[in-house]
Amino acid sequence: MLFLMIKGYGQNEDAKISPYTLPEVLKTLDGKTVNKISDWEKKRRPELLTLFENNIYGQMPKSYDHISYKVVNEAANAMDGKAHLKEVDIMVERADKSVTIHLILFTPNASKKSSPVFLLINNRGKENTDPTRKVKSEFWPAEMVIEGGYAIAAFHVSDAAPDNKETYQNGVLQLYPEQLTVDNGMKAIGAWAWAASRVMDYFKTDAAIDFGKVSIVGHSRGGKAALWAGAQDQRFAMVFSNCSGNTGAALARRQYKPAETIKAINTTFPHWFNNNYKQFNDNVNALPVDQHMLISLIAPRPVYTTSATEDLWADPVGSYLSISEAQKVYTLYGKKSGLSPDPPPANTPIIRSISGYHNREGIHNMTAYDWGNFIRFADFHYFHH
Ligand code: GTR
Repeated sequence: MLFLMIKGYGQNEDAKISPYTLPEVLKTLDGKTVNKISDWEKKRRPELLTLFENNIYGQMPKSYDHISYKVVNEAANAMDGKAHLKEVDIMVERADKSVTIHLILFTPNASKKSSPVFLLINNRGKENTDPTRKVKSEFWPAEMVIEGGYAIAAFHVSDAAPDNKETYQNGVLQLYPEQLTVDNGMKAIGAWAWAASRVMDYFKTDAAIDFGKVSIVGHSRGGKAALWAGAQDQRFAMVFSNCSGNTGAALARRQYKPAETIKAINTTFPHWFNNNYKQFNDNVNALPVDQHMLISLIAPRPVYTTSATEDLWADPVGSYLSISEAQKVYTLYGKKSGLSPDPPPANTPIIRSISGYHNREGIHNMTAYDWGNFIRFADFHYFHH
């Protein structure tokens, strides 16, 4: 028991972590300290976005020629009458090429007006988001979310960029082939985040969606994409990043031994981040950013990250420290989180805070426990303020 507690909860190997210094989120490249919202928004925030584009996630192309939405399947009385199902093909065209993102959306029939929504970037099997509901999965617990008064939506990453180092170009990148020729070009994770923004474009046109209350959700590699989408596209009202680990919520400079490193992620998944990121494989301290800055880009909007006690590969402590470091930017906006310097014990969610967090007992996964807390956090921010 004691052994398990040390292993799972305490991450006591922390003693072995070499001291590290994080780059300062509120200091501009020319050395000026930011202490006003206007300086943050006009100067430092754009500067950080560019640093993340150039060094990690790649450019985020914004222009296209045309976007269209086609409802390809609809059931007004899905889930025993509790929800309205719509499957929408979102087709984006540019220079004679097109990409189609298939959206699955359930909205609650109990709601007379438009509903807030959770949008999942689905990086697992498509059966997890079964529109027929024959297969039900905790990874996307649609019934539970509908019951909670929210709409729930998902698209699959493969529509935007196959999660494969040989074929990731066969999607969004066909619209933007020039991205493949530059070292700061978009790759798969950027393409997934881009697709999430196109779903936002669709939501804007759907009266069943409360457009000011769209939450983006992702797990692991999808959680990395959710943070990048939320950092980029300020139309997302809230971000949920589940067990996102390295190049997600976890601090890179902590270099916690059992956890994934930049070198490991770039070696196994060379198609996720841009070419420039590979320069930091053995030189993390040369990176001009760290992941607390990515979380800061979400400010002043609420953000919730999670870890799992057995998921040391994703560095639970490092994932907590980045949200607590990001508080400096939330504080600029007068938003207090009250996060303590140390992470909370397992299964002790932080809900009534601008930055939420929990460390679920168990393995690398996204479960009904995680979603239950996402709903509570969204309830708190959308309805109890
Ligand atoms: C792992 C990878 C992690 C994480 C995870 C997942 O293999 O090293 O960064 O993304 O996959 O997506 O489940």
